[in-house]
Amino acid sequence: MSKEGTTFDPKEHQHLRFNPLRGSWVLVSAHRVKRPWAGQVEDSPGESVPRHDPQNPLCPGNTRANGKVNPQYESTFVFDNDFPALQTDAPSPGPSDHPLFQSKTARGVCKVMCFHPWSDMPLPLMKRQEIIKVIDKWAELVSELGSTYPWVQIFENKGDMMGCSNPHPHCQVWASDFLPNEALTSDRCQREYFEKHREPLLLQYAKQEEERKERIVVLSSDWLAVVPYWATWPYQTLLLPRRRHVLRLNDLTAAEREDLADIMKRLLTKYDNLFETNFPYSMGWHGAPTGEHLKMDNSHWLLHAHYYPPLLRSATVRKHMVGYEMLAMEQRDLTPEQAAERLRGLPDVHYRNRGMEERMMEG
Ligand code: H2U
Repeated sequence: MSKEGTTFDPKEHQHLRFNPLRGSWVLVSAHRVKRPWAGQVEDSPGESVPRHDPQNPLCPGNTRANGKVNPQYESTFVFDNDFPALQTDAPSPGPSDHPLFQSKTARGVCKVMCFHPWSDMPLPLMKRQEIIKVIDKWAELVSELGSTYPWVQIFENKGDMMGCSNPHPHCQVWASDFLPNEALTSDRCQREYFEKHREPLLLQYAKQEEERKERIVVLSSDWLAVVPYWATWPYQTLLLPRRRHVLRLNDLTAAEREDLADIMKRLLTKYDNLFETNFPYSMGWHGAPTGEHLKMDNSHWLLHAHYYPPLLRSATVRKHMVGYEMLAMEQRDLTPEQAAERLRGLPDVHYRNRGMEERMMEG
């Protein structure tokens, strides 16, 4: 029953919001963030990572689990995952004998990509030119693997909290001969929107967010990062091109890649500055499907990246996606507008460089 005479305030009154990329609803209960926290407290994400650890299989010159020795790489370095979840030659499970027991062939390749030779150099602390090299390598992998595979998933798990097994700055690339669930859902939702409105969902969304402004975190000449209206994770962001109808990472021009490096550095610096910590997240790129889909019309797509950080209140208190989220629906504790305002207001200078900048200004 509604409280008679009370005006709706999204910060105070729970409500549902629609995620058009997944076709599902999210429960926003911002007032819940006021509750005292007596639950689990995580270890603070480690700050002191050695630049080179002779035991770390991702460092230059070191031996990996399968006995292969990494080259003395000086920029990015890509290798085949020694423990791949997808292989090129898995045999087929054969036909299903019952609709409740269906299986299918799954083939693909898994790669690991190191961003930098130094373990203590996460993306926000890297130089612009170094980040551009990461973007160029991502684009190269989409071209190479996407020439045959329909989906190339680039993703980065950062921090122990997100299941990352190694502090060295790196991401993974899994190319599959099928569209994974998230890709299928996103493809369907963007296609249905396009058929109904004759405009790509995310291009329309970027325009709307630029006008509405309240969820913008960072803006550059070609890119926009917002806490999406339907965000589930407390400080979730969506990074998308705002000028051009770009379908995939390998379609980006040199200027768009330079600008992407700048906005990534700014966004990730704000993330680290939020709780003055090496901010954990899982992120990944979604672009139009590849392989056989390269011949098809993909006008409904727009390239974008999702950032899903788990932290809620501090460097050690995370959002748990558990009971209600697993059994009923996704739920969040502060409004996307509150999260965006907080991130937007944070400095563009990384907290670990702050003293250095001040000293430079004084000197
Ligand atoms: P994560 O930190 O996101 O788990 O990525 C590290 C990946 O590196 C992981 O998938 C691979 C693991 O299989 N790896 C190797 O391929 N060789 C090694 O010697 C160590 C780790």
